[in-house]
Amino acid sequence: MPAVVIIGAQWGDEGKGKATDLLGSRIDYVVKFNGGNNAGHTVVIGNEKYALHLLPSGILTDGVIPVIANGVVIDIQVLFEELDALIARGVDVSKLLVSANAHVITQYHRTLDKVTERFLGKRQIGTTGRGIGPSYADKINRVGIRIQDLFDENILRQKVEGALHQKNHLLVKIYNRRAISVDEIVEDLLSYAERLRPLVADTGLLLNQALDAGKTVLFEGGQATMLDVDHGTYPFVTSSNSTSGGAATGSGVAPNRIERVIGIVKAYTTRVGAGPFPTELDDEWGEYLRSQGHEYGTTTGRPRRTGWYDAPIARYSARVNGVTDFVMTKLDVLSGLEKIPVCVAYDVDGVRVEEVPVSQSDFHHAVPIYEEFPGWSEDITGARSFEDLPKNAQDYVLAIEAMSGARISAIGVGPGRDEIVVRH
Ligand code: 2SA
Ligand code: GDP
Ligand code: MG
Repeated sequence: MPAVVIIGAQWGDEGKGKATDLLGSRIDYVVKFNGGNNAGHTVVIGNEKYALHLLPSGILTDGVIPVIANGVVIDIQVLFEELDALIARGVDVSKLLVSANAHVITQYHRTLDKVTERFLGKRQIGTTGRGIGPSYADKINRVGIRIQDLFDENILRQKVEGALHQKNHLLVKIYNRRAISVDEIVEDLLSYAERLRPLVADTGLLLNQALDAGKTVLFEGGQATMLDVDHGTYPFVTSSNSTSGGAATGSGVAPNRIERVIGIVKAYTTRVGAGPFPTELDDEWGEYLRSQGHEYGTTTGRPRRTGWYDAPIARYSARVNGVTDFVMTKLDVLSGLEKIPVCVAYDVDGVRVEEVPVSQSDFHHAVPIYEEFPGWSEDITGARSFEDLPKNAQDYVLAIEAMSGARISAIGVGPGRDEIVVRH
């Protein structure tokens, strides 16, 4: 199992942290390749609950080398806060590696994220406000600051000057905010340089060498397929490639080294932030899923939007990511429902559509066509084999598998690390 990718197959928060952690003991490296501290992975180990944002969740597994690769945007203050919090809880974080090519998030990125959202008014994306979009925009505009720039003050100063040139104009003239000084940013970034230095590496080279030596590398995707800047519900997306292709560009490991792509799907669907969501429930069933599933953002605490399972989205994810197998999480949340609707296709202006429509306008008013499956009333959190599940739960999983384009190889039945059914 040399290189494996885990990605969210819906709109995020499928429980990737748990799946990553599950594989952790067979893994040598866990790599975060996209996004930043907008992510929120909750991992429950015994009685301990960990919420990770910027750090890959593999950091919780002994012996694993966690890597923040070049495709990530790093808020360095958050990085050290998160590390310190783990150190205080006795977690060994000494193996962490950070790519010299990763970009940084600074104060002006956070400010721009917030003011841009405010300016958009009703059209706002509902970002996490962490400065993700503005940092990636700078990278694409070639005015970004990279981790390696922190070790050369002259270069750093020139780059910050370049980056602030237009931004101050925007902040002052358009958004009516104060100008940000070059010194303030440079000083702030330099204050982290010494602590950062020993972590910084040519992570692309190290990961390739590790694969050459027969090690196993797990790529942990942040956000999810439908939030991918190319393949998601643009513009209601994050600013990185959160699909499996992003693992290659975001790490420097070539696509032909990736052998397995695990898509994580919830047994229903959630989304945070704005944008289309055909199976969204605005009624008491939506509230039921939110309260039973504890569907609140790990990073911002926002209530997540909730709805039934959407099979065309799973099929789309299987296609875009090359999913070899799915892990389905939170099946336990559906226990107690008499009937469980699953979206099998959409009605778009009177026409039955089997796949996710390429036109955003069509997707915005796609009406789900549901098939109903009988529910089960048993508590399934103790199930450890497929046969332990009630017949109707088994049938629900098998029906979804047949519609979703890849095998469902494991099923989450509770938040705990061991609350999982692995199918053989
Ligand atoms: P951003 O901040 O620029 O990446 O926001 C752009 C869109 O991406 C969505 N997004 C997310 N969706 C689900 N989960 C995310 N992480 C946190 C979590 C979210 C939280 O795990 O719970 O705590 O609120 C995440 N990060 C970004 C975001 O909602 C926008 O739609
Ligand atoms: P991520 O962003 O994909 O890592 O997911 P989050 O951590 O944001 O949200 C998933 C939540 O579901 C976390 O609170 C997990 O502890 C929880 N979770 C994961 N798997 C299961 C499961 O099978 N059952 C239940 N009830 N909760 C789960
Ligand atoms: Mg999350």
